[in-house]
Amino acid sequence: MSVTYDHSYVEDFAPGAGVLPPRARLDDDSGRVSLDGDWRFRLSPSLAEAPDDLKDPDTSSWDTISVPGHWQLSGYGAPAYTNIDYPFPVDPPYVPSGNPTGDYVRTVTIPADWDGSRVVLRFEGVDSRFAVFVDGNPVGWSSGSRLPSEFELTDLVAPGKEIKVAVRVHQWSAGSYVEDQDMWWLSGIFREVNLLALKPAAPTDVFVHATYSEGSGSLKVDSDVPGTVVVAELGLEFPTGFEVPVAAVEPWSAESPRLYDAVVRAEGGDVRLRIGFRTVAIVDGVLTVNGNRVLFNGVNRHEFHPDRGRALTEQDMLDDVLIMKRAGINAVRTSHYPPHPHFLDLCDEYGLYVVDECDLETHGFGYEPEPPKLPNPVMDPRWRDDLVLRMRRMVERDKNHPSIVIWSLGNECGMGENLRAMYEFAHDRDPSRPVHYERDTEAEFVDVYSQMYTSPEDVAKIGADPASYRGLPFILCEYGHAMGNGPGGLSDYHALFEQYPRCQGGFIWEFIDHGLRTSVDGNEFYAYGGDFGEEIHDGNFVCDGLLFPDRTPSPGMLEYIKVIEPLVITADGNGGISITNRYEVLDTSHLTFQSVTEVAGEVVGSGNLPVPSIAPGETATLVLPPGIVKQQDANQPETWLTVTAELTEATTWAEAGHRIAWGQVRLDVPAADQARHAGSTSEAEGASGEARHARAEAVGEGGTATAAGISLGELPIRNLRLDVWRAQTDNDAIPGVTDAWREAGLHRVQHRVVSEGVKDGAWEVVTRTAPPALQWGLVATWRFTHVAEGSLGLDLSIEPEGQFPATLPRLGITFELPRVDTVEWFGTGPSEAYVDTRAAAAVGKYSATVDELQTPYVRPQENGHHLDTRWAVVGPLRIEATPTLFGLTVRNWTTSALESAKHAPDLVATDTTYVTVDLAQAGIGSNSCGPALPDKYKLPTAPATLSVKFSR
Ligand code: IPT
Repeated sequence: MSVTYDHSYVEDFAPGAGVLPPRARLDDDSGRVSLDGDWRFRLSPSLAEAPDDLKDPDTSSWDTISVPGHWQLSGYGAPAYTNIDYPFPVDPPYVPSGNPTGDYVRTVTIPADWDGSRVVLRFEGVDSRFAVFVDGNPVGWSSGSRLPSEFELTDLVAPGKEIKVAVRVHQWSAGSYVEDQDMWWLSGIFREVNLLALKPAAPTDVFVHATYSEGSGSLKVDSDVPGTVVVAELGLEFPTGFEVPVAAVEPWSAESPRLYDAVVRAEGGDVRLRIGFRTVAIVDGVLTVNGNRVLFNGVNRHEFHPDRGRALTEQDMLDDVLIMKRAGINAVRTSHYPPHPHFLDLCDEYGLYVVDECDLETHGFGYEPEPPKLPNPVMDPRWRDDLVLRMRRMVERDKNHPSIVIWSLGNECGMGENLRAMYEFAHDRDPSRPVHYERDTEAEFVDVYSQMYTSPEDVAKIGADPASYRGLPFILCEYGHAMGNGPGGLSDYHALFEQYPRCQGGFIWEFIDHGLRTSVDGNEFYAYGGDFGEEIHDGNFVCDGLLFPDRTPSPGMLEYIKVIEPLVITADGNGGISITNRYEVLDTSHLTFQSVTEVAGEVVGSGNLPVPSIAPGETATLVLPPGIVKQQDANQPETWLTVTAELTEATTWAEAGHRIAWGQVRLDVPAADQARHAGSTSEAEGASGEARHARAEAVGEGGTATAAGISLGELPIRNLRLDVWRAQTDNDAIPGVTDAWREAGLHRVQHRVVSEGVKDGAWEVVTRTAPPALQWGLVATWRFTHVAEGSLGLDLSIEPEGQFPATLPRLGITFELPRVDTVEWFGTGPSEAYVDTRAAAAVGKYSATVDELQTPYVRPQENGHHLDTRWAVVGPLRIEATPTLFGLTVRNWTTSALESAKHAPDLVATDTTYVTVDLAQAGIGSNSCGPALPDKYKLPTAPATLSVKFSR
């Protein structure tokens, strides 16, 4: 082989030189020496400054770096985050001269028993382009950061002899133009490197074709070296290249990931396979696996660890899979590149449907640029070989994974002929899997129609018009943008996925926040765009996951778990409960049902609930056993029955007792009203409820009330005031929304006491809350009444006047208490709940420290609201709904401190506790990258009332 070496390859449109053809990743009898671990390392700030010494480098003065890893996370250079923009001029294929260049060198001895084998050097992933030298000989170069590259070393090495391997890695290259994914720019050899000995007469590439239909299947294994396929468990033994029927086989699915061990025996060695029999088909516009409609309860998964970036360990990958399985997530889109291959092994084994996506995104060019703008690389023939080869490299590497049910061409490139060529390659090579590409907006060639961030109304339109978009199955490859507080409205989407057969679910954007663990002055926090001094960056758009960077679940994750849970447990409207099985193939015989009855938050009964096995898609109705309290009396304290379904036995992914689903039924209301009470409260009792009890007496001895505050005996409640502002969430902080609120001055209202005095048996204070410079205001009438010793009632009514804004972020009252540490409440919990993120909130009695009530969003913002609170004890103060339910928020810092904080350490607890009792808050939505908040979740500015009782 002759490979000439100069640096022109860095800006070459070609995919590489001297690279072996792509093939499946195999568990075979090849010899293997891992080259992971310490390499000598030198980073040069530019190519010009990188010494031309790789023919015989003297590494004695070099540092040591650990492979796999990113150099920016190993003390060299700095991470940088952009979403769409390229951090360098768009001038393809050129990149800046200041192109950091990392040189890696190590030695390795070729095992003596490798005589007669081909010796191949395999890289699983190097970002972004690299050249390889062995003993000073240029071997080749490659790109495609998240794809493997193999180089033939056979003629350069001898068994028993040491070789010196040098790898020159370029941070930027022509390849960077097609790797513009929304993530940190991180460079280096970040996946494993192995030296392989491929034995003569052993297969180097096999392709498994295993199908399933109604109890039986078929199997064919193609192999580049003929051999015998043996599936001992099925009693099968037949030659490669032949298809055989397989009687009585169990299918593979995400819920029941049955794998059969198999082996291809060839003269030179074996290949071990784990075969899943399954058939993906599109039947009448619906994507099916083994004949069953699939509903993708999915997530978009980037590879991320807060310390390691995209250099994940096998444990990190297992953590992700276990978190997904325990959450009831059944699908993952590998946004936006092929994952580490071990992750796919885990998806096969544990059961997750995979949309395997090619390493391709060119977002920074714009979708369909017209001259004088440069063509998008997907339209430019000079990129075609690279892009088609990227697809080929992914398909060849991953083709034997039963978990992969859809191939995806990439993300956010607009449309172009190169994509069509990629589609054609995939379709020809593997007709067994449909192909996805979201920017094929008119469904010209894709097999699955896809959109991102579509509003529920538009999803409904696609559902209601099954012939549109060539009648293809429809998925939301991204929705529910999980940035900061949110996403809201997930239940609305799920209802549509259940209603319309072609609307087959979607993939939340995204699984995990990519906050990098950093510390300044000993204070640890998660860094986002801009924290490393980047000149252009996209801030905390990189923190938009259901998990915090340390993989703990955010409230958004808890909400998603509840929305997608495989059983729906609700009141049946006749005094019983109904349980619907939403599994694709499982019945409920693996589950045990428990019930707990609580009166006013106290457990009064619990036990096993016998539930017959429910088949997939079926609903069972249960009459409640006599032991369960049935009050059906509106004057009784609230009585809730909570039913949970748990795993009876441990599975590979969870322990026995793991909760799979739950539901709540309110028992103290007539049966006909139960459904509307399930898990929520009636609107009539809600925050803007109208009925209030008149107070006969004015403020008595137990308390005093003035405009500045009220006091209950020794307890001062300071700065009681109307509150109309929340620290903007990422979903609020959208120009149209937040600008309107700021223009209306909601973030800086002032308060004026209009009058105070005894009126109609109450101490009445009238206030006007209004922003500077503007002519609108909220006139509030606060009527304080004596209830009992140490107990004050407050009836508040609010009237907007003037040209008030159409909506508010919140409407409530805030007051200050001397610092308290714990809160107890009866209402929704345990996690925060807003009007459109309340599915996971159960009604019950909870307690938490004020610290625990704060949700640690990577960029601090509004959090910790508990809507529909009945009563709360905040330190020495008891607040009770009489009967208006209220939203409760308790913090040890102000809203403005929360709003100006950039990272968690900016928030320091004060000596004061700030309590907000909300009449209501606007919903959360997912407008940071998604549709506007639906009107039904907005909080219109309108007359409103609140009644509460404060007691010591
Ligand atoms: C969409 C991208 O596909 C995804 O990678 C991510 O950037 C997401 O947005 C935002 O977090 S593209 C967007 C312009 C709809």
